[in-house]
Amino acid sequence: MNAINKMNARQLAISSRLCIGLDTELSKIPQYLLSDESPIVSFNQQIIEATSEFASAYKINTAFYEQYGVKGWEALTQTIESIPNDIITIADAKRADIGNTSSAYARAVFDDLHCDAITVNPYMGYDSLAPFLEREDRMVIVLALTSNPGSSDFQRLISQGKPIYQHVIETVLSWKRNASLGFVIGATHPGELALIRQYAHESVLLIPGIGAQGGDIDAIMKANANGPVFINVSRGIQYAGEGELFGEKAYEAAKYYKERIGYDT
Ligand code: OMP
Repeated sequence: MNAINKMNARQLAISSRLCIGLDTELSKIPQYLLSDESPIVSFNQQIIEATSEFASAYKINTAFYEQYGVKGWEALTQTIESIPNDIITIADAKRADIGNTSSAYARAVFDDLHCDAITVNPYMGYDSLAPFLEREDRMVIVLALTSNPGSSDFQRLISQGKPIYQHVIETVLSWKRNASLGFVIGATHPGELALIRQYAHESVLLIPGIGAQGGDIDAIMKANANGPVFINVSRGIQYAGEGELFGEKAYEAAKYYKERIGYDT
């Protein structure tokens, strides 16, 4: 099944648009797990077990694993293997480079890690994204308007009467491609989201920035106008509780966010 069909099937089956981020850091996981062989894997497996009934996707930001070197990459691999097959896996790697380098990135994420989707950076243009876009069974999620304050530095600059992020969305949509496409739009920009939905109503949007970054779910869901979305929450679920209750607290937080986000067909 290709990634877009898998997304639709999963979201319909559990009436959820929630994407749960697995941005795991040793300094934030309960102390008693630190003596396990791989504390990150133990923590992630319990988070997955506690929250999977609400998860349409898990987004794994590779930076949190890369910081621990070989052990971190092993933990990343084992975490992805622990995610049930019917749930979308997004490698949040924000990749892209000259063509042959992007091909290597695409093989790493799609053929070695077996993720359904990847986040990519459009700054280097078509040839840098082509190796990802060629993969017909996967989803490529392009950074458009990010949640951070620095999104104003370049993404909102006006060129030929439109913000750069609008050029990114319209141009990427016009490219010949096999993969399913998505765009990252930060939850901190509900006003722009409403405008984006006027010219990209069918596009999948990955919306991070709820919870720790202060994005407002109600404003975002209203602006989204019922388009296809993954609404991501990472720290707000993973670190909802401390000590031995972390799984229960993550369950409650995931349930809460799933319900707040809602699901209308
Ligand atoms: P929390 O703020 O803890 O929910 O985490 C947000 C996650 O989404 C992190 O993995 C970020 O790297 C990622 N993210 C953003 O926060 N803002 C963006 O604009 C884009 C992303 C992303 O591509 O996922």
